[in-house]
Amino acid sequence: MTRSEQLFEAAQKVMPGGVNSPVRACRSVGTYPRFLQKSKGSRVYDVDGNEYIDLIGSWGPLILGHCRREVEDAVLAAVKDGLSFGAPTPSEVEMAELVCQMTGVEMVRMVNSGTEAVMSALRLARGATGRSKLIKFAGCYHGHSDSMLVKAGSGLMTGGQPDSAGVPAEMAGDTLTAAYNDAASVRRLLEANPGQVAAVIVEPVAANMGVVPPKPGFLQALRELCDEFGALLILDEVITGFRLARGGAQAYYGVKADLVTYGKIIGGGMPVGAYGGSRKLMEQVAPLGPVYQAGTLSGNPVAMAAGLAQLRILQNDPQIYAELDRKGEVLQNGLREIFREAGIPAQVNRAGSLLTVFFTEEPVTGYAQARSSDLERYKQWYNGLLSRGIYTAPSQFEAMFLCAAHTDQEIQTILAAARETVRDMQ
Ligand code: HOZ
Repeated sequence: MTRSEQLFEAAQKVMPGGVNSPVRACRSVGTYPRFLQKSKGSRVYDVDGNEYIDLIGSWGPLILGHCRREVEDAVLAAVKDGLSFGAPTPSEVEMAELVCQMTGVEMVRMVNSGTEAVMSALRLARGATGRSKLIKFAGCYHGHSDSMLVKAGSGLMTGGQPDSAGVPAEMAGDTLTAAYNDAASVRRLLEANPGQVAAVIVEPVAANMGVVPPKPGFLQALRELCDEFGALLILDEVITGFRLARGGAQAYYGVKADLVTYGKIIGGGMPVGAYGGSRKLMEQVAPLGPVYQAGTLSGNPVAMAAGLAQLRILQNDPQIYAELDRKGEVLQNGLREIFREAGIPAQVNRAGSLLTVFFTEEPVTGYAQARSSDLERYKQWYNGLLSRGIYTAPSQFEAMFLCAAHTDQEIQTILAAARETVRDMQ
């Protein structure tokens, strides 16, 4: 028995499923989680001494890779001054200024996770519009607040049940679901619920049913529909913010949201989230306005230090984005060629440095096509890569994340491992 297996056995006795977040239990890929103990750059190391090229990067935030020196130094310096005060600190002001500068939001509120950011933005949207209904998209995941666990992606897709127990019917009933990349489905819901929809919330690149980029014009159509029907447009940039571009998906796709939510990327790997928007909307938040939201650890100085160190590098070196995109394209083209040669039906979707291989014949532009993927094939793919030292998402319905630390040589190593894996799958 490996040390990871031993730890997993112990964990299952005291933690549900042996984990603190369902996907990492690796149930849908029929194996046990590798327990990680250290990392550097593009690599992670498990407790059994195995080394992997990491394509998860803590599910996105580590755009610069693991243990980047500037981030580490900033965290260590902040730790020496105190872990938490529950009081204003200088670094949160600097963080808010930087986020506003990079993304174009006028005011921002720090929270502790993407889930919290979305939950708070939805409350603000409801408070500001006086409406209660929300529109989300099937297969999009916005964290685990009650109203968002309706036709949700991520772990709910591998679990085979898109809704969660424990969500009151009245709550779920206020969440309407549209089809991703289908603006007409949004129009139908808005017309059927006149004056009742507070917000349309979308992952600008769906990344929790696997990566599904928006079709040209889709996000712009949502903007126009929201304006026409008086609803707010919320872009959930937990995965795309600061990753696709300095200004996130708003800048990348040229669409302006009313509210934007951010997550772990702002913390550079530490637990952080944020939501922001126009001054007029954000002034509705307490203590200025009637929408209440609070948190002792919000704006935590250690998390701010980590996030600021990463964001400053991203702000000052836009070449990082061109490089991430180039490496993403090399990986996408290489994988497509491997599947084509092998005659294995697969789609390699990509937006910048985010990729997913779907094992299906049809182009994946939404939930139905993502669901048509062959999960047995994904299982073989995952385990084949893992055994060859490539650490990727243990679920068909998640993304691969490239980071600045991945070298061209490593992309070739990933492709070589993919070629061997695919040979075994034939
Ligand atoms: N559900 C998240 C990914 N979309 C996080 C998974 C995890 O941390 O295990």
